[in-house]
Amino acid sequence: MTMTDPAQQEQIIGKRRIRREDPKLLSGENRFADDLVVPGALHLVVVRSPHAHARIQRIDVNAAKSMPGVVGVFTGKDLESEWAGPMPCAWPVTAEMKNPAHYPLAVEYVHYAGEGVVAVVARSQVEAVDAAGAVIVDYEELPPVLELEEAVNDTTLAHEELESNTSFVWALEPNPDAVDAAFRDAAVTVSERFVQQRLIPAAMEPRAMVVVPSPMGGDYTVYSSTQIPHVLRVMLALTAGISETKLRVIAPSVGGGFGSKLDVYAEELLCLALARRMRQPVRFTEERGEGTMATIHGRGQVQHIELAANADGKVTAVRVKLLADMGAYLQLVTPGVPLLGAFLYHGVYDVGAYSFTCTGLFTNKTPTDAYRGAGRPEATYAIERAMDSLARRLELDPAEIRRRNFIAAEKFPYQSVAGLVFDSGSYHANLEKALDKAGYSDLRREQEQRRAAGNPRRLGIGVSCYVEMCGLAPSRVLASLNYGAGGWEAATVRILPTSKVQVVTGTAPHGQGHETSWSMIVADKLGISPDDVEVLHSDTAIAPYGMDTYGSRSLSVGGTAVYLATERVIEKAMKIAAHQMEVAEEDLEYVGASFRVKGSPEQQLPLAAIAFEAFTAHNLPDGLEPNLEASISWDPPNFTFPNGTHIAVVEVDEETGHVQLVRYIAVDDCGNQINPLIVEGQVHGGITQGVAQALYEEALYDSSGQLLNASLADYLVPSACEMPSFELDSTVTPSPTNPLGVKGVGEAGTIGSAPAVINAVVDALSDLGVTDCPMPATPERVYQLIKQASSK
Ligand code: MCN
Repeated sequence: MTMTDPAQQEQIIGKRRIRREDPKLLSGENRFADDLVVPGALHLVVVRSPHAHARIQRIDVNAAKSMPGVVGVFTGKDLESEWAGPMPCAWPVTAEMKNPAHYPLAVEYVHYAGEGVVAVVARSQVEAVDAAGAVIVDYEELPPVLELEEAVNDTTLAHEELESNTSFVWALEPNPDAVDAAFRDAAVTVSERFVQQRLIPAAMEPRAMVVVPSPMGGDYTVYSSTQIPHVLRVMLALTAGISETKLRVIAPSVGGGFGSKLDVYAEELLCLALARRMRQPVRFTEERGEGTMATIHGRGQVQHIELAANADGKVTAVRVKLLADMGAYLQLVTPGVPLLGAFLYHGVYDVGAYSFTCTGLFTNKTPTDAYRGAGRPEATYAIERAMDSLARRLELDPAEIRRRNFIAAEKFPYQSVAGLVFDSGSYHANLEKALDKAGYSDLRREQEQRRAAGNPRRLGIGVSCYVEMCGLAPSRVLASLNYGAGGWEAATVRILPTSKVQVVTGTAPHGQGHETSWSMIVADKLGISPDDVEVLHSDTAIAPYGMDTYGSRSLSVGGTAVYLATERVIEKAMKIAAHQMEVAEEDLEYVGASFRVKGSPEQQLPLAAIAFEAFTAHNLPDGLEPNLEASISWDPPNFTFPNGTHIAVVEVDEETGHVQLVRYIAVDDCGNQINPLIVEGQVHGGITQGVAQALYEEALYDSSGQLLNASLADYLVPSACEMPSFELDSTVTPSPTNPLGVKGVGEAGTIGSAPAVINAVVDALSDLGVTDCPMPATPERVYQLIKQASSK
């Protein structure tokens, strides 16, 4: 342990510290699931439905079975006895929430192109792929339901056994009479329809897994590229009917997830069931093209948002009607996506009346689920686009309309009309800082000059302000939403005899730098070097309890658990130090990794000595257990509410419709920052994903339900080359909901950015009369908008 001189104890929290995770990633030392060498592992390849909706008439696996290297070929029927229940969803199936039976392989019907039909297991990947090609499946094609506005009419059904395409209707209408009154009395109203196109997550590492039975039998180690090793273990146990004690789930290095690995996938269940059946390891790695159909999609909503406002632009009511695409089945948290947004459609604004209704609909497309930001980017997009529409109606500047409506800083903690208590924030300060950084008035001047000069490179400035709910979630709140799990997080901190520190966390990082951040929290508290702190995670044998990583919860819930466990260890060490020094605990203070007598700093015992004493246990106070270790499970009292203002500056080429993002300014408030370098990295990634939705990405289907851009050659994922250098800043309003004063940041960039960019595109064309631009703002789409507007 590197001891710090008490007088010079350096604060570690808040410092820009390079991620300890990176050298291994950069040098290729990390091991991802597909890198794991497992002798004798069999390879699973899944034969998938080519149709969006069809009845399976006949499956002939005879030819495939006799192919070289093939060990087994299984249909859905062959594997029926393997399942103790259907594929998991965190919401129970009720009369109010329908979920058609969903098993790892389809049995009678297929409901989306890409659904698994036959599992082929062979000694090598090549042999499995060849044999999969020899499987014959005859289908009777059925009409697919693809569009939400068609699905809601139930003229065609996505699932033959359901009477309707509606999975659930969910309403949050705290004051319906007030909403009606506000619209009746409004000086001005705005009514908009926005489409949240489907997005295909594109983590660097595709999904990969290998299940290894123990040589003794009965126990299985599941290596999976997952964000949720703990939840996965529970769900695998329940679905495959295996005792949880017989399952060890390890997420090795995970090359990104963005929500797409927050799920329990058919292939994870298949590998487990087949390893059990064949008593051999079984592995699966998805191909990129396969993954575009077999891994969940994000977004997929049609939003109707209405604002009522008085003549000054003060919004008096927000009314939202949402159609949300579940895809063919409810996956682990599919219904939770629109529900998360439900509380946030009034955004950062103090509105009196609020109404939200969502219809969750089945279609014959890949299931949707949580994709980075889940529900909150959609809500922010709708309100921030609608606020710009209101500004245009009233001929107000977009910044000014926001100023007039913000929740004022002195109102925090703020009781929102949707039922949440926002913890802290200073929305005005965010906006002013961002405007200042952008040089907003100069930009507006330049815009005017370009317009006056008829410059075909039109300038657009887009403002977007957001608030999100993170730290998902207090367990009691989850219970009230009928969600089948808690929202706590677990941590253990132990100081080993040689005084090195081991931290065990229930979070499961997949690119967020938890090892660096958690080591900083502990080192700061203990007054030691972060290099002396090791962080263990993502292995249920080492960290048996955990709720994993999603919803920007890890720091505010998991980091807090780590912090509190460290505090507890210090409390225990204090007892030992007091006993050794023969003084009362109250007379001791802990400074710079030493316990010292208050007022007599020369009388001190270093933590290292106490750690060794706790190990030998030669002279402990009566009744005190040996060893310095503490475990905590912490349930947060509230969400945290990160917020910010983002400004996008675009140039729209009038002659080609091409949109160039020329500047991007973001001011984010994630409370106290543990590591500003990591915070910036998270914001960079998030902004890029939001810009991607605004300008590039969209899952395109043809009328028969075929995904048309099922490869990275056709599905445009932007890289750093398409992005300007981001101009970042922050405000800090510490969250009172946790002792670190932190809020989440992992999704912030995604939430603020798409509306900022589209507001900028529309702003560039507003003098032509353009009021909307659907996402993504492709050159063709923008060119058509310009052409239509110019011909009016
Ligand atoms: N942090 C900080 N100070 C703050 C807030 C956060 O120093 N005030 C640091 C944390 O210590 C942590 C990181 O920022 O190292 C992110 O913390 P947090 O905001 O708690 O978010 P999570 O770790 O829970 O990550 C969740 C979020 C989600 S939901 C997805 S999806 C996501 C993401 O973050 N997927 C990612 N970031 C990703 N980043 C990468 N590289 N890859 C992914 O797949």
